[in-house]
Amino acid sequence: MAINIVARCEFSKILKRSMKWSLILLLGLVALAHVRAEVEELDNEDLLEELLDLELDESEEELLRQFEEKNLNKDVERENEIASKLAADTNNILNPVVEIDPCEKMHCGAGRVCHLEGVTAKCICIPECPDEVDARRRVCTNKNETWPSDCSVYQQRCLCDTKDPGCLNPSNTHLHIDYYGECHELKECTEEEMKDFPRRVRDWLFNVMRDLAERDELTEHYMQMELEAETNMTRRWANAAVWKWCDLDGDTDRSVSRHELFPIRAPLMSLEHCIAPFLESCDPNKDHRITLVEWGACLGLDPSDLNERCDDIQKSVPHLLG
Ligand SMILES: [Ca+2]
Ligand SMILES: [Ca+2]
Repeated sequence: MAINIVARCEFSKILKRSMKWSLILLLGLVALAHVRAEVEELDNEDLLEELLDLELDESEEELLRQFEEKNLNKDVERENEIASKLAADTNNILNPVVEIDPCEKMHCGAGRVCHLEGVTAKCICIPECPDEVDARRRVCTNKNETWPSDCSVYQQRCLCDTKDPGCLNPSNTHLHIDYYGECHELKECTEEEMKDFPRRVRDWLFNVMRDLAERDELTEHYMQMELEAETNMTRRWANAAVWKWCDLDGDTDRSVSRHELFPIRAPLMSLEHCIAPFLESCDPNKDHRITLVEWGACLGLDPSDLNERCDDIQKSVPHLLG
């Protein structure tokens, strides 16, 4: 019985040792298979020594964990790599790289168009203006010459600015539109007509403002001023005058320059022969700038009725409005 127990114990020891060896060999094989590719980096010799060292009984588990950890790290690394690749691919699908047209944000000004030279956006003179057959598209320049369209005037100015052979006369760098329509002898504005003209302009301004309000083309601020003009007769002309003056003052320097008068002067010249002398009368001190007081005075309005209520003031300095 005792012999049997001793024998069983011996057998158990042998089995245990045999299993240990098998485990170590198995671990070694697994480890070798995994680390083959990176054998130089993983200090393979140390690992083999550890595996073959019988004194490492207690550290078998630790060794196993080390291998696991190495493999785990490798797996995590690989998973991360796959995940980031997948994420990049998905991102490309969801947010494809959009080719941004460099011309999209380019403002070239009248008579010029944006042109791509390779990847560089450049403003060039418009190569061709649309063929205009409608006589109403013709324009009269400051040189009293009729041109087929505003486009052709701006194109010509650009060609002269850039010293292009298409420039017909170097002085055309100063070419601009005086009024829309063919050049013609402008009828003289009689004193009688001129006397009545401010009232006509007042009416016209209010009607334009009302039209824009009906078409919902005014800002909220000017909508309010229009509503006030509709319901309050004393505000009617003043509000329309202030609105137009603010509207003309494109650079918001609180004065309307000759250039800024263009939007009302050029289209009306052919229709209203008094508009040019009228606008002249709006700048009595001849400094080429029309202040709100000058504007009001030439429209026959009381300066005390005119508040500088431009929309941009309301937006930036609300406390000035009162
Ligand atoms: Ca201005
Ligand atoms: Ca002035």
